[in-house]
Amino acid sequence: MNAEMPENISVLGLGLMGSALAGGLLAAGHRVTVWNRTPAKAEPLVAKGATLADTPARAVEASPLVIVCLLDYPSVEEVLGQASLEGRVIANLTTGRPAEARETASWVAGRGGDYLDGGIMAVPQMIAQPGALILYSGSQRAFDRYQPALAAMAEPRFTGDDPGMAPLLDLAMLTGMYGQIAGLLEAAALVTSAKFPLGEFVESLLVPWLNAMAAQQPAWAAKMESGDHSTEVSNLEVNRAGLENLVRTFREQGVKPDLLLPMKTIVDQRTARGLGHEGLSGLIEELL
Ligand code: FVH
Repeated sequence: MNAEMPENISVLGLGLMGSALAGGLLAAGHRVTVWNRTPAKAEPLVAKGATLADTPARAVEASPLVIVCLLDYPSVEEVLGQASLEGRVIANLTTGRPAEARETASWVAGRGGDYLDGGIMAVPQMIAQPGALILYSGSQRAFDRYQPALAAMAEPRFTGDDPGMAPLLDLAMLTGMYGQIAGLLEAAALVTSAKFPLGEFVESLLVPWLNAMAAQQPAWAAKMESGDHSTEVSNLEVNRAGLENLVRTFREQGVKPDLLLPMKTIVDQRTARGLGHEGLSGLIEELL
């Protein structure tokens, strides 16, 4: 693939993710300058046409768009602190907290740069492939200017001018993922305790069931947004009894229900408030 408008782009940080990002930009025909604390990691990219800068300052000087993908935010400030950011767009794709993103945005602005924060919703192997998504927030002007170039790494999606929004949505998506993994772990332990073949359970029973449940989630979100938690399906009272049944079964099978117990606690709490007639969407009120 050749970029319609080749850009000069620098990439700081050539770990697994930074290398994949730089590779995607090179493959799209951009002129890529790279820098990494351990220079040897740049060799495969230099072999594909990247220019190696010997300092972060030289890498930042080389391009108006600077992609940063380091371990954490302290390392971002340490590295960018060695460069002049005047007139540069810094797209920081390092994973961090919303508060860190806001702080870094002000820090970059104080040095004359424009700032985009990014949340990468992909693993390195997915970069530059269909299905990879990067959430951005911060400077709309910078996003609009560089959107075509950013698309060489993954589908770019702008989520607002609060620099903390992309990392917050990134963490929200990871939260959904950890919830799903918690469910998988508990279900797998229960099935294993009964010596049922786990692979068969996951593939032929659990995954189709979770897909059907996932399809209901937009309707649940609408209920949470409206505050109308009425339900024509199983209300909280029914779910309370169901969770009681689950937890007792786990104990009878010698399996720890530890990942399920917080869910039971919150359902018990809401039901004790006399709201057992509501649907599960009402549980959001217990969290806010
Ligand atoms: N890998 C993944 O699947 C995830 C997907 C979602 C987003 N993450 C985030 O991406 C950031 C980088 O992750 P990574 O996978 O590239 O991580 P590493 O391969 O461990 O590379 C880390 C790079 O950071 C450099 N580095 C670390 N500390 C410093 C420092 N004090 N000064 C300068 N550079 C530093 C390190 O350099 P070196 O060890 O090669 O010299 C690597 O370039 C991360 O936020 C993930 O959460 C990836």
